[in-house]
Amino acid sequence: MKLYDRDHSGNCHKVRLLLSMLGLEYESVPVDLGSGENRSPEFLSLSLRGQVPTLTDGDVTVWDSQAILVYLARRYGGEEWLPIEPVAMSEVMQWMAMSENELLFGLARARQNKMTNGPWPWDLVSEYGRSGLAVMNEHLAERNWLALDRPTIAEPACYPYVALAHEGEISLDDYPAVRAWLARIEALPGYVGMPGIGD
Ligand SMILES: N[C@@H](CCC(=O)N[C@@H](CS)C(=O)NCC(=O)O)C(=O)O
Repeated sequence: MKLYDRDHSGNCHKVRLLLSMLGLEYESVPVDLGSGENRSPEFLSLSLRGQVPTLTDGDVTVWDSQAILVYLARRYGGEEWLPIEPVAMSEVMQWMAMSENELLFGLARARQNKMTNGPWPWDLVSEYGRSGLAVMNEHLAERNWLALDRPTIAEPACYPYVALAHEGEISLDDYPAVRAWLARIEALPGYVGMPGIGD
């Protein structure tokens, strides 16, 4: 397997986390977004959007972190990480939706704003990110994991941009249940860190 990758990308880290937790070997292929390598015809033939993460596994190519998590979970993780029973699956998918909305358009954009003077108004995106953290905190006050009674792909999907919130100058002090959940993920077998988390 090859993961077209960028070490500072939380989206790529979602995939690195699950690959590692599943004990899967892969080659990380760095893509230089700064020089526009992701817009080359060669890369666009793999990823229609010209984005990392993108995964190849033999003849299969998958782009988008969520799609890759679904692919890996179902191909290599059996029922454990993404069950297909309708109620259980929808429970996982609602947290996948959180990761692509409040966490990506809120927390990740606040981080991009602070790290690169990015285009998003910090007040607006940080407030959106905090609304997601508040929901997670209330939910996790009563349970250990986002969905079901065990780690699922909702964990690697939601973990990186929450653990990187401080880089967007968003404090987790008001969200103790979220901090405890981060620590539980960091104690899972196969957990790996990334630049900005635990360094
Ligand atoms: N929703 C996508 C977002 C992917 C994404 O935004 N990737 C960024 C790096 S974190 C990228 O490749 N940006 C380059 C571009 O959009 O041109 C996912 O989850 O995979």
